[in-house]
Amino acid sequence: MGLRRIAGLAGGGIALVMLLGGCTVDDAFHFGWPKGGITPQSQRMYDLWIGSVVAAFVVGILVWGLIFWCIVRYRKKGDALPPQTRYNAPMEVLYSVLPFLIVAVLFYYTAIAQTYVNKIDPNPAVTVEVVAFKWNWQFRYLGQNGPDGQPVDTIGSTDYVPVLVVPVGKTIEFKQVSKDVIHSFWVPELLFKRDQIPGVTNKFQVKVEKTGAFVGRCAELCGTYHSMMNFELRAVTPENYEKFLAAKKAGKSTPEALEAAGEAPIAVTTDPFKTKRDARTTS
Ligand SMILES: [Cu+2]
Repeated sequence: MGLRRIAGLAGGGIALVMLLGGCTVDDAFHFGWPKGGITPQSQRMYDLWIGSVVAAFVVGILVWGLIFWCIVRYRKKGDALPPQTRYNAPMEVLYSVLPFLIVAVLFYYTAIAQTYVNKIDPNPAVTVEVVAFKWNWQFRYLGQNGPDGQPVDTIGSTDYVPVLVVPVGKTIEFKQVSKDVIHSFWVPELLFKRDQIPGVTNKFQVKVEKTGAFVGRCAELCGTYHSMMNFELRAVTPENYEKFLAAKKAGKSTPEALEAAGEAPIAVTTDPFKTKRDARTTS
């Protein structure tokens, strides 16, 4: 089989995998991650991901190349053994040291990106307490009290997808708690998720750079309606955020407050699910 034929088969195989996986050419170049994300934190993780994939490809192509070269070059031509090169010290040193160097470089860049993503500013502009429960979310805007003296909040229900409103360009802290079992806060566009564990307060900070609506999900299997535990992250301008907060503090509901801020009143990225709690027959 000629080299051209092998290359053709390999190319066809890759194209088939992409086609059957429903990928576009554009998707393929992100190697399984959404484009850059919407925060500087996600951009760092995205760059790390792309760098790691490229490094893996370089190693992969080298290894595949050597394998195929051996297959072709040393295919059986007679009964004589090909030259044996055991105990080749330089070669053994090379293949011991090289993987160590690759791991060290990957470790270095991972540690840098991780430190950046986990960095906590002691004075975030906005702090939202994210309360997870079976099977929905509550978002409490700490330090922003309503008429009852409690932080204003939004709470999801079977027929209401909770909208988490944040301003762009500001440091936002999410304080994560759970009422019952382990859940996980995940907005795919943040390229990040973190568990919400009963009895533990996790936190992380982001700076959203792009206005828009982004779907959020629970990413830890938490029971029957886990798959329906969706929310929406709504990134708005700081002016609209202030209008939203002012309306909430005046006792308005979240859809009313969003409308007062000139925003779509309900979630636009996902819909409430039919829980079929009253279904009596299997469907
Ligand atoms: Cu959950």
